[in-house]
Amino acid sequence: MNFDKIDKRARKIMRENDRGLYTVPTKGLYPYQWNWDSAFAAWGFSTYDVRRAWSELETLFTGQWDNGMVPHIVFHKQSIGYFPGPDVWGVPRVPHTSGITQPPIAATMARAVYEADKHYGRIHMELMYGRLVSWHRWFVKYRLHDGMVAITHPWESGRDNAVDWDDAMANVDGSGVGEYTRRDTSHVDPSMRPKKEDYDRYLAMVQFGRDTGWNEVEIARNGPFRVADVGMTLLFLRACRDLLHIAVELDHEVEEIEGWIAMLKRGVENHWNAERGHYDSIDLRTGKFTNSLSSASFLVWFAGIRDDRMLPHLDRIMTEVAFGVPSNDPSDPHFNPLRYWRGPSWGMMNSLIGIGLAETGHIVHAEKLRKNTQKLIAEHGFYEYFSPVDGAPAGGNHFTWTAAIWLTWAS
Ligand code: 9YW
Repeated sequence: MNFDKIDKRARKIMRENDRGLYTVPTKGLYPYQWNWDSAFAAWGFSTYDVRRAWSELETLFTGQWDNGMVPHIVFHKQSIGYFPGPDVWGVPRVPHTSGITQPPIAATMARAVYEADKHYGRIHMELMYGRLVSWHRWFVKYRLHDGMVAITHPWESGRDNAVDWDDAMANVDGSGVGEYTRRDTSHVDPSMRPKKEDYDRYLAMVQFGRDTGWNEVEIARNGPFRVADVGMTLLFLRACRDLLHIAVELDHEVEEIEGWIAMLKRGVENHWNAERGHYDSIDLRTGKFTNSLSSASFLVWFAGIRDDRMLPHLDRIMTEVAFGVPSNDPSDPHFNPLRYWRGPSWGMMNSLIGIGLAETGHIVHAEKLRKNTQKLIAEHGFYEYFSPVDGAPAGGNHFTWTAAIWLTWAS
C-alpha cells in the first residue's frame, strides 16, 4: 500500500470538490454544501490547511437561520443537477437553504480543527462558539423528547432510507405529491438508491414543512414523521461534550451545556431496547421501537458512554461481514449490501465508531475497523460507500468525506 500516493489522491479529491470557501460532497451527484459532509471536510482540511478548514465551517454557518437551526443543505449557487432544489424547499432567505437539519457534528469537528492549530484557530473558535451554542439550543428547544433527539424527516438523520424509518414512513401519505423528476437516479444506479415510493413520502414531508412556513411547533404537533433517532442523540451528546470542552478552553459559562449533557445521557438510556438488547430508535408517533440494529447504535462509545452490552453484537457482525460496521444488521431480512443505508458500509460512520471504540479502550475492535476501512479505500478508491460483504465500491465516486476520513483516521 503506497500511503503517499493515496494521500495525494485524497487531497486531489478535496481540491476537485472545493468551491473556494466550501466543498460539495461530490461533483455531479451532490452539487451544494451539505451540513455534516462539510464538517468532515473541515476535519480533512485540518490535516494540511487549517485556514481552509475554518472557512469550510464558517461558510456552512452562513446558512444558519435566525432561530439557530443549521440546515442540511446550503444552496450557495444555482445548479440544475439536484432535486429537490431551493424552489421546492421554499425557504425565504439568502443564501437559500433546505428547511431541515442534519447530524450536529460541527462542534466535534470544530474542536478537532481548533486543536490542529490553537494559535491560528483561537479567533475562529471564538467566533464560531456562539453559533454552535445557538444551533445546540435550537435542538434542545425544539427537538428533545425525554432526552432523545427527534427527527422530522429521514434526511435529517443523514441515513436516508435506513430500515429504522420503515414503520414510520409507512404512515406517511405520499400519494398527493404530484409530478417531479428525480436527478439522483441519472447519476448513479437506481437499484442502489431509495425507491420511488420512498421519494414520494420524502417530498410529502417537505411539502408539509413548507406549508407551515417551517414552523417547528406545528411540525412537532402535526408533522407526518417524528422519530427519536439514536444516531442523532448519540452524535449530539458527543457534540455537546466537545462544546463543553471548548467552553472551558475559552472561559465561557458551562452550566447550560452541562445540563444538556445530563439530559442527553438520560435520553440514551431511553433508547435502550431491552427486548432486543441494543440501542434503538423510537417512532414518537406510535411509541414503538424500530427494532432495527443499524450502524448508528454503535456510536454509543463515540458519545462517551462506557457500555459493553453492544460488544457481542459488534463481534457477531464483524465476523458475518468483512468490511466495517454495515448500515444494517446482516442477519436482518431487509439487509441489502448495496442499497444505500440498508446494508452498505460507510467509511465516515466507521471512522466515528472506530474513534469511539479506541477512546473507550476497545483497541482491537477499533484497529480492525480502521484497517478494513483502509483496505476498502486503498483497493477501490474514495467511493460514497461499499458492500460490507465483498467490498464492492458503490454510489458516487470521488467523495469528499471518504477522502477526509482517509487523511484523518483511516491511513
Ligand atoms: C440525498 C451528501 C448526502 C449525505 C447524506 C446521504 C445523502 C442526500 O447524501 O443524502 O439526496 O439523498 O444520505 O448522509 O449528507 O453526501
